[in-house]
Amino acid sequence: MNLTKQAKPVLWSFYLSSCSWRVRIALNLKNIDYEYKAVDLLNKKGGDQFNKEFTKLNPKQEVPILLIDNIIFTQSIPIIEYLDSTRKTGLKLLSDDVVKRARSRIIAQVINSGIQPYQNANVIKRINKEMGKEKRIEWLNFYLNKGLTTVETLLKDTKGRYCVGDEISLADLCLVPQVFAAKRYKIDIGNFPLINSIILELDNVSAFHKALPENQPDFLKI
Ligand SMILES: N[C@@H](CCC(=O)N[C@@H](CS)C(=O)NCC(=O)O)C(=O)O
Repeated sequence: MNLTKQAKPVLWSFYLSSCSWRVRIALNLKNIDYEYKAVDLLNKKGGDQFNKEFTKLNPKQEVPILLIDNIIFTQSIPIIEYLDSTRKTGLKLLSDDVVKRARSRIIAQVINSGIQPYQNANVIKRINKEMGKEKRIEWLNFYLNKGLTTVETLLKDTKGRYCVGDEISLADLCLVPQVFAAKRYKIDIGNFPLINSIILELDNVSAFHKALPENQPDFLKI
């Protein structure tokens, strides 16, 4: 791919991918227009992420990838941090207040490294194959409940209108897609009242709405 010819940033995304979704929200909140490149993670051949061309862009064979400023970035959290530090448009996603910034990153990391990896497509495929469907349900219940309980506990000290005080931050960008995934796996979000109330608040924000799976070009009925 010729990196110098890209007029707009390009996002490689899958409508259901929670990590791509985080970046979609960030791009919307920063008012950055971008080109959407769909990567079907679940196609019959095993997934577009394993294609040769895609693997050259991301050797870890995952979305999202963002091409911006002629640079290929992977990993949703560093992508969001790059956008926030280089683009002054739209909302600031990480506070200048060091405590708030650290708190937002803590919640983001609990989700990014403590929940999402356990529900990732390749992990679930393997659990299905090696342990069967019953074990998969038990596995997902355990890790999702453990992770969301951690977030709910952290929120007791950090929550305002959103995850950290009254400003939308990185933590909120991670929370919304994670809660959607948990609901798909039949986790009762009613057990997490603080999380639930933040989700209701964020439902009213158009940048979040635009990033929903059903509003993406590759959306298929789930
Ligand atoms: N830590 C990475 C995780 C990326 C990731 O796991 N992406 C998932 C979708 S949310 C994926 O592409 N999975 C492909 C697979 O499991 O084969 C990030 O935040 O970007």
